[in-house]
Amino acid sequence: MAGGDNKKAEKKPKANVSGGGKKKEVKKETGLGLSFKKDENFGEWYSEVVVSGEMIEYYDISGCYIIRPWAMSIWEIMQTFFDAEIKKMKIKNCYFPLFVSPGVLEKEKDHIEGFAPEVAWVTKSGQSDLEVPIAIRPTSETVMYPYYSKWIRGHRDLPLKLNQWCNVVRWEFSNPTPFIRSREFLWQEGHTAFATKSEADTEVLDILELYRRIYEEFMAIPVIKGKKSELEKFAGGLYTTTVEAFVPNTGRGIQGATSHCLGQNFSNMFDITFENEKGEKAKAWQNSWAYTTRTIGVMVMVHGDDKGLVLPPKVASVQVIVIPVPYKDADTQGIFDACNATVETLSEAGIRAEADFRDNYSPGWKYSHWEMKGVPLRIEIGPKDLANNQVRAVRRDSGAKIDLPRASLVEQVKEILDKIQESLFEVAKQRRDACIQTVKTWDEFVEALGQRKMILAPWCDEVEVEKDVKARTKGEMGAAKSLCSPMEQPEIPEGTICFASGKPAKKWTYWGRSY
Ligand code: 87F
Repeated sequence: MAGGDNKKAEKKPKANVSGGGKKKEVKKETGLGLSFKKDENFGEWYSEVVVSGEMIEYYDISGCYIIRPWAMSIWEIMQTFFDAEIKKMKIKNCYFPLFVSPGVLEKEKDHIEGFAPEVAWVTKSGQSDLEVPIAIRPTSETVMYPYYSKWIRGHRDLPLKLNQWCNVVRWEFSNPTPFIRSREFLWQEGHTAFATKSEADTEVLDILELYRRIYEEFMAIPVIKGKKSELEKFAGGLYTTTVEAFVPNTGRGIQGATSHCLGQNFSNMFDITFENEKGEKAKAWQNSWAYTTRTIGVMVMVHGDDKGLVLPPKVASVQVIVIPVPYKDADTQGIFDACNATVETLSEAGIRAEADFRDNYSPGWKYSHWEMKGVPLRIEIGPKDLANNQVRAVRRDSGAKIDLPRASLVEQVKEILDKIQESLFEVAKQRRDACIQTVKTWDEFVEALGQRKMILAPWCDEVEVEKDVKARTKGEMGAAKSLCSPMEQPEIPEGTICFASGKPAKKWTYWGRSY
């Protein structure tokens, strides 16, 4: 495969290394614990937490990562939700090949142009050069649309609504980060074609709402729904809508998922036409939309803490971990039985519960281990609990300890898990909101940017002005750009001017540094 190697050495977590960030003393008793603190050295903390939390293993090709079962199960839970929702919308799953012939890739040349350096190519089989090199899909427009052209003939062939769950490869050169920016990643990509623009417009927003729900209801991460600027939209499309998240620790916005209306650009290029009811030839209106495994990375960044991952109950493959706490002379078998019974009761009620009976680890070690992995609720059962017919529950998010009578276990655990889910969202929202700053002038903008804010400013909506903002904010930390113009627009009082150009403002727009 061509594409060259990345120039920067990749940051890999090293166990308990000093240098770089300040080292935290590792818990002596357990040998667990992170060497970096989230607020002191965020980058190293993140690399360490995804590995120690058993989500990721680094691989010997830069920018490629092994997604371990602990992370894959989160992906699968979101996949189950999203897949069921799009099926309700009559969108069907399919699978197109991984490989793209150079011919069709060329067809999309104008839009591919900026992306070309990221396309990876297969040039050999065994020792022999391929007669024609074959590209690996970075996205599937050029793979799919020739067949849309073939399959769409009359208006009865529309709408055509397909989705595929697959991997894509983009040979990125800037700082690879697990989940956030990797050279191969998983996503779903939806590609739909309609007879009318209004059907396409409606679907763009219906999908965007599903993306909002993935972030807010599953990942417990607040997002802003909005529209991308002309500079930031997918160049091949008509307009791009997005859900934007924010990482307070780095003061950076992050594009959560995008839903594009492609207009008729691709139907022009690929001749996706149909005979309408009047017997006239018409071009299809198209959309495309995707969310990726990046969602998992944003979740780790937003909720994780100095003890490790913090998983929202709705996406945790283990929601409750039950840990026996035997004592020298205590009724060990009785404790084990109570643990088994607890797992069974919870499982029967649809709660994802497991017990950790390993006898080569102490209860204290297990506490740290499952905290590192972010399990939302821990249940400890010791002699005293057994005697009182209760269990002790400990929340991962707050550390709060609650004694629960075994008689009402299911109802109470359900309630606590709901509260954790809710509280993670509320805390994340408060933190995010504290980082939002409304500004009116350039000076206020520069000051807020220095404070790593997500900035809401009145803007004239001109491409040249956005380019100018980028140029004027260029620096070590990276330039500021527009994140999105929120769908919910605050009022713009008569006479409001653009923060950057002084021209009349057309819309409120979020700005900031971003991933
Ligand atoms: C990298 C290499 C080649 C992004 C690329 O967002 C091509 C591309 O077309 C490329 N990186 N894009 C834009 C993808 C647009 C669109 N595709 C379908 C989506 C949603 C899913």
